[in-house]
Amino acid sequence: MINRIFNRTNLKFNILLALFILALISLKWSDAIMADNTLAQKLKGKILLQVEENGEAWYVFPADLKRYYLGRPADALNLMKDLGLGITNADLAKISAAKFDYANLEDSDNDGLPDLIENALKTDPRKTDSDGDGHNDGEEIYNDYNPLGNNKIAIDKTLSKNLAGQILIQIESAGEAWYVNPDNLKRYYLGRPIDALNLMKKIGLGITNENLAKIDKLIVKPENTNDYIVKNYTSAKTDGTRIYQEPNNLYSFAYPNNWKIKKFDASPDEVQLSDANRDFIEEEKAVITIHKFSTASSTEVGQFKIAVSGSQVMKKQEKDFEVANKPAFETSYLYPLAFQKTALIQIDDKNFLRVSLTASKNNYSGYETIYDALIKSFDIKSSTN
Ligand SMILES: [Ca+2]
Ligand SMILES: [Ca+2]
Ligand SMILES: [Ca+2]
Ligand SMILES: [Ca+2]
Repeated sequence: MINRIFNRTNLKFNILLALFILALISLKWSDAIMADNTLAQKLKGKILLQVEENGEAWYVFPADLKRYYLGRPADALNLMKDLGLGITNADLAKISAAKFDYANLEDSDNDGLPDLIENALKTDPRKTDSDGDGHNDGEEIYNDYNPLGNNKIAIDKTLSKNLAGQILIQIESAGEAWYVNPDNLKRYYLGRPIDALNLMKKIGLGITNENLAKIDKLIVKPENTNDYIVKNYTSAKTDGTRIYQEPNNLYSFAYPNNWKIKKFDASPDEVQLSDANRDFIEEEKAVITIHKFSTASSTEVGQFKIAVSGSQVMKKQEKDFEVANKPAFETSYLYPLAFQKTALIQIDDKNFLRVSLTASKNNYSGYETIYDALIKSFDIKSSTN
């Protein structure tokens, strides 16, 4: 039963989809277009402290030149991790480690490196000289020598400069986070939430309220960050996936454990999953969004079917099926830069779920498999409102 209705709602929906893709694609060019961001450009990647207030800390995110409020310690670390870039241990080692007095961190073997940092660096927290070459671990790390071998580490100046002001997340370890200080191009371990905020307050730059106001701000609600959502609404399964349970118990689904899950203040009914650091098109990765929406009057899922035409769409497919015993249909589009597959699922006569995969056109088949598994994992309850 193909039932295309070209009414206003459908057209709007269609335009929204197109805008969503355009917004994602143009995100990285938007900084360049923005005028009057000279101060933000100058302070890119820095931590700013409101000296005329109570020393509130802000982070000028290099990717969009907006300032993010760091808030309470746990919120600050969660937010910084969300804004962070994944990095391999080999690449991380090419950036000089800063000597920094963490004061409150325990250093069991007294080699100048707190236990917490030794765990992140893979040196032995109970052995002063992990590799037994006569130089203790702290001395080696702070002078760019390998604490686990005889060589001097080749510091990559270009890499350090490119990553200045960024938060780096050790993807091959337990997600430990580092901050590359743009002032000295050295990396600082962020440690526990309280350590991260203390560090930021020590190396941060004081700024007046007047100057701060010249930089666009973005306040991310703490409950919208990955770590918060993971902790409060998900549980890990043994098969490498994680179950997300929607806060009102309306639906649940399983997603890959190593993907980030986020929400945005502007769209509270939407959950976003991604394995990309910043730009999924450039990184040839993917984004999956799960969006719950309602209609004012009774609507059948078939009424949302749309026909997209025009030169932007290279290929289109559609199918009717069921998700968790609810009627659904799915459409797939191939665009010049991206592949998109969307399932619309009917929860009841007024409530729907839209589950969309958007992947780079150059690498989408593996993501289709992940998306299909996610769709199959859905458990949906009828809405009570
Ligand atoms: Ca130590
Ligand atoms: Ca040690
Ligand atoms: Ca040594
Ligand atoms: Ca050594």
